[in-house]
Amino acid sequence: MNAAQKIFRTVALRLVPLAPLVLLAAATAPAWAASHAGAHGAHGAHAAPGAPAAAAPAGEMTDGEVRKVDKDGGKITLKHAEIKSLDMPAMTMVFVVKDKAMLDKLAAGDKVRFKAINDAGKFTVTELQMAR
Ligand SMILES: [Cu+2]
Repeated sequence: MNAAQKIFRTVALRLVPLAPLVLLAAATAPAWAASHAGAHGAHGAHAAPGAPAAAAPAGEMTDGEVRKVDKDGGKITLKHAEIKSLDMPAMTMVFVVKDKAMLDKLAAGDKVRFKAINDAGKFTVTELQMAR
């Protein structure tokens, strides 16, 4: 047995008694993490890569400029900035509005901020306000 093998054997023998402790720690950690997340429910949403965290960017307002208002049709043509939640680059396009009353005070040239969703293939403005 050379020196390297001897050292390895010594280290290995010392580690063996520790193995049950390592397993215990591994088994305990998830339980601790779960109870920790439960105790801080509100913060847990940030850590979770699921729906609540993903929904936050969808709530961001997008900058746009009114090009055309169709009150009867409930439609508005907007030149808009990138809409990350819809995976859409900046462009000019027609949106349906959730509520025709949203169009009452709007005219071509107005700068707005809005939220839009993809409602079964129809891009729909759900919120709209004048930009200042
Ligand atoms: Cu668009």
